[in-house]
Amino acid sequence: MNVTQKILSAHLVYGEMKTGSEIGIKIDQTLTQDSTGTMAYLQFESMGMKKVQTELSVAYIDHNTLQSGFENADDHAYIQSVALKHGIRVSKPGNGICHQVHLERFSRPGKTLIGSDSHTPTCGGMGMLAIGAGGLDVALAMGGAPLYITMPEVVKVELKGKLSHNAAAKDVILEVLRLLSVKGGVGKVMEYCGEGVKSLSVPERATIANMGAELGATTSVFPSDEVTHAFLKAQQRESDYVPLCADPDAQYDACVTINLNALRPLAACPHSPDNVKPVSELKHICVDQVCIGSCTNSSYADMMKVAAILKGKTIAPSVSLTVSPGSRQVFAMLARNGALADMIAAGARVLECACGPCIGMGQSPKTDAVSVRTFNRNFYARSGTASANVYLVSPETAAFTALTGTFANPAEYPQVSIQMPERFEINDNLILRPESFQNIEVVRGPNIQPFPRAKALQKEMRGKTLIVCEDNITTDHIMPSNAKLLPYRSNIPYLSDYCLAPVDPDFSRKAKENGGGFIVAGANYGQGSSREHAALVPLYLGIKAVLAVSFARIHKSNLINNGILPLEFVNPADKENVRAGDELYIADACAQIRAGDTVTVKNETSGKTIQTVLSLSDRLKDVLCAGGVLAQIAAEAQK
Ligand code: MIC
Ligand code: SF4
Repeated sequence: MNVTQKILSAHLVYGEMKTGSEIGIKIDQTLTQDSTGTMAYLQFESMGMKKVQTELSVAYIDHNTLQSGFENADDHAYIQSVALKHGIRVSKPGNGICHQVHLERFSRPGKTLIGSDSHTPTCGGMGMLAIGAGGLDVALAMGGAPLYITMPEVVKVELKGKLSHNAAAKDVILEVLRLLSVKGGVGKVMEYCGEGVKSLSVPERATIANMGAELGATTSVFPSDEVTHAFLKAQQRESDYVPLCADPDAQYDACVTINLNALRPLAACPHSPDNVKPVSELKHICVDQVCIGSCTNSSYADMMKVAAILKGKTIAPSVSLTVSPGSRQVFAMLARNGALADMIAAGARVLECACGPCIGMGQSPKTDAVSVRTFNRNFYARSGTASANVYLVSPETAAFTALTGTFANPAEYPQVSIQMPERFEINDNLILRPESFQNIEVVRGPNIQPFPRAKALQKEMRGKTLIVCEDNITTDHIMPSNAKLLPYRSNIPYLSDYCLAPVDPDFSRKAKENGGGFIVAGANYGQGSSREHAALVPLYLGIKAVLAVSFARIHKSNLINNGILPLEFVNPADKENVRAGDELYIADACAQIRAGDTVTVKNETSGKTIQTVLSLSDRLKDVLCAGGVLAQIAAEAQK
């Protein structure tokens, strides 16, 4: 077996491990972060569970840390109290980004983890099967339910040779994205192996696994070996180590080979992580902003490389440089060894250890800016400045670029190497343990609003096509995130005014005037974040179904969980047969779903009939017909 099959088979509780069929796996650990966490906990509370049933559940507060009004602080207080009450640990704001902290302090080889954040696969760098999911799936897993997924194909990514010329782990995943595209990983687990893996530290592996999310992959996984052992030992968690690797005769569904020796620094150009070019071709471009950090590139070694490059120098006059260490462990170690002082002296604006500019929580660049970031997403408008051009690069490229003010190619500079510490600084005093808190009252400020609930599928669905969108619509289009909107993640009515606004600023108004309707889209609809808000807000607006050429995995299950039909065109060209404003009609969707895998949609304006597919397990058919997971649980309870 390969590593993926080993972990899956050890956790299988439902179904058969046959590619494409539905399986249920036991979940050992969960994580939430604050921007998706409030909804996940409201949903968890509605299930009436006293305590979580997992081995470990952690609630992180790392996204909405800008407190320019009471809203974010309200959310923090709610999450802290509701989590502690239900047996969940809390990583307080200031402790770091969920994925970095989880990797350092809680990840364990061979275990399963789901998180209400699409970059949960970061812990794949530790040999875990770590999967991003919607908040509701995480709430269910906290209650002890399995996670249901489609048995993925397993792609072998063989790494040959060793990185050189200041090419970095980031360049490895950018190369995979260049080869496979943002749709290339859908329905797949990317499993890394080969000689090249041995030369990569756990945080470097985590960088690669992290950005597997941008491939649309179910997750990415590395073996657990001597390098994993050394990392856990340095984290004073040696007893968590178990070795785990693929059998010599392991089978894979596909294979990709990457020669690390030949790799040179790369950049993902605007506005997609797969629009990858060599940095050497971008050297003429002037840069206004450089941001270093995020769950992709904010480990100790990443930051130390940046400090080494900046030491004794000054950033270019045109550049604003921000640095956000990934965790308090990293931050404290940089402060103690002087690296922080080197960055400050060079002109870095040091931010707290949190998601920060990655999610548009401040540091939006100026109009038409070129912003060079070590992050994982450069979707249109995500930086908070719609006219900005965001490029994604390694910490090495970012640091050299901050000094030169135009794209700098690290391959032209002496090799920067950092030794992994033998011992990381351990201080878990910002991780609250529920055992230490008795009789907790859940704190609900005015920002905590109830979430919308779907009803059983209507017998007759009729409505207007409110929008027809292109391929690769991201969750940042469907439910934009920025410093102004993120404080309302627990307030769906407020957010509803901004749904799909980057595509059509009038979408929300049209939806409200028409009492809901249909969304029509191209391929890979809903790529990006796990945010359930991209389904909850359309639900609130009365969206009945999304007709698309194809869907991204997490978004599709968020739609199903919330009782919205995700229909795929049998013939993708049929998308052209629907225009904004057309009246669509679906007769007894539930009966159609139960009878087979196709749903017929009638375009009453053009008179044309459109065939769509929705192939679901019987379990998911029940969920959809009932009007989503919570409605189904309630119906079962009534029975
Ligand atoms: C993101 O990177 O887009 C986020 C913010 O971390 C999201 C979660 C969210 O929407 O809050 C993710 O990746 O799932
Ligand atoms: Fe936070 Fe950015 Fe990572 Fe999302 S991608 S978890 S916003 S650092």
